[in-house]
Amino acid sequence: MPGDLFPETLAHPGLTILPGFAGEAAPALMAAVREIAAHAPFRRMKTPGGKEMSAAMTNCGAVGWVSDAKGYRYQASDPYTGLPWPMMPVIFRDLAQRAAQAGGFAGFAPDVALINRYEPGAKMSLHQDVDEQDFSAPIVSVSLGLPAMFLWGGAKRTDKAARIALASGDVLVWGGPARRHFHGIAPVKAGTHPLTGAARVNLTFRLAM
Ligand code: MD3
Ligand code: FE
Repeated sequence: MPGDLFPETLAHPGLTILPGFAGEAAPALMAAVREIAAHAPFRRMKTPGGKEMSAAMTNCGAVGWVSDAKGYRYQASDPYTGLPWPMMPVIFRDLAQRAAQAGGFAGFAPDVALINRYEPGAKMSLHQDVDEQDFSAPIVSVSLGLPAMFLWGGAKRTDKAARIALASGDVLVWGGPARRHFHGIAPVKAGTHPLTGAARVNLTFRLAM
């Protein structure tokens, strides 16, 4: 059972933590992120309420997650360029599939990787990921670069959030009831990392459509 591997997992049903799972692949993953960003640049999207998010985002895959005055959604074209999102690199798909398998979700075939870029001070407030159509698929998250404190809440916004430290190369797999839990990222502390410079980059692999 995946939950037997790491004590953290026992305290958080539906979550599998794979420390350093992407460590070896990290330089190639970052090179792919730079290639994607050359075609679909990182940009700070606006919430439907009109506030600019502090994390910059881009996507690759058949669709991408976007936010603007009209709301949150997945769409096949990048609103910034008008072009389709860059294809998902094989190394992304392969890593996501291997991590999902290690977390008990064999056969995971994501159709999108949302890529978040946090410069020092950037954060992500507690939220749920509910724009996807099929909640039986897991989400796989890969942390690269500067460390961060992941906030792991409950089914309700008011549930007290646990704090889980994430380092470069760490991979998380979420599924089952945990898939709908509130979560966020505390403001990223100042620093530099050989892989990313003054930034944390997070990949989330999802099945959106
Ligand atoms: C738990 N990203 O992109 S990844 C997001 O580090 C997002 O950039 C954070 O939350 C980041 O939506 C956290 C870990 C994560 C991602 C999705 C989840 C945890 C999740 C969906 C459901 C439950
Ligand atoms: Fe999220």
